[in-house]
Amino acid sequence: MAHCFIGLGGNLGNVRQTFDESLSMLADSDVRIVRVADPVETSPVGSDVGNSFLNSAARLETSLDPHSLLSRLLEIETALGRIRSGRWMPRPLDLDLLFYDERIIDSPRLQVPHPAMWYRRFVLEPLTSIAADVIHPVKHLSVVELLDRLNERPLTLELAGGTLDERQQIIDVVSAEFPQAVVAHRSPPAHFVAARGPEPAIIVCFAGEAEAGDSGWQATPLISRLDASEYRGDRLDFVRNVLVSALPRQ
Ligand code: A4P
Ligand code: MG
Repeated sequence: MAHCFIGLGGNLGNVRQTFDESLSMLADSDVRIVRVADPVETSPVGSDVGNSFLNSAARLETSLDPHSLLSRLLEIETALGRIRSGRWMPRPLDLDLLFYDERIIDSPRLQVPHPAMWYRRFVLEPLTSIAADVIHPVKHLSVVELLDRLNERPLTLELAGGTLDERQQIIDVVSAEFPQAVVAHRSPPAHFVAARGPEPAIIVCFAGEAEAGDSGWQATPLISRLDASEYRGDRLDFVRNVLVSALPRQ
């Protein structure tokens, strides 16, 4: 049996009831629900995603392989009224696979651990209540340690890759919007690394693996690295969503 954690989220209808129904549907001969976190109210991340959410987490034991478990989660979301009308729209239910044992999976249909979980307060807060000591197999920190990093003030975020002008525009806008955060360029170049202070909580890398030098994500510490090189949308929105994810409710 594999030990797994899922995240539950929703902001349409009676979300608590939908969470309960989803877990009843999930529990069968292949899946045992071991523990469920009390739902917490969280700030919506994403401009079109609607009102505040309830988020929870559950611990499972399963004989299903990761892809079969994902299929079950997606079927249950649909059965409970989820309509996929676009990215990040209001939804009665979102079920994400957070951890599957210590497995690291990077396929087009499934990434585990969920790539955004480590900087999302709406995932880490409920998860901490049932899995504080579980180790993230990529970041090599426990769930509570990941949450603690987001509680340091100021929250520090650096931008790597893209042009200097583009980064500066993003920094100007988000610095005004998020006074609890210090947002800066990822600089100076690699040979000055020794002179840097403590590493920031999050480094958003717009430069990909192939890009050499200090802007490529390989040059950034694993714990803080957020690979945004595949992201094709508005980079300002991306950084704004990362900060809303990481900071507490206003
Ligand atoms: N997929 C890949 N890996 C996974 C995984 N580990 N778990 C694929 C689940 N799905 C995974 O997901 C799109 C596809 O992701 C799936 O078909 C699967 O093959 P989706 O659920 O259809 O779409 P989505 O949820 O709109 O997109 P996405 O990018 O998964 O969004 P998130 O990360 O789920 O975030 N604000 C608050 N406060 N609370 C929330 O719960 N949730 C979101 C959605 C935005 N803002 C929120 C919350
Ligand atoms: Mg999802």
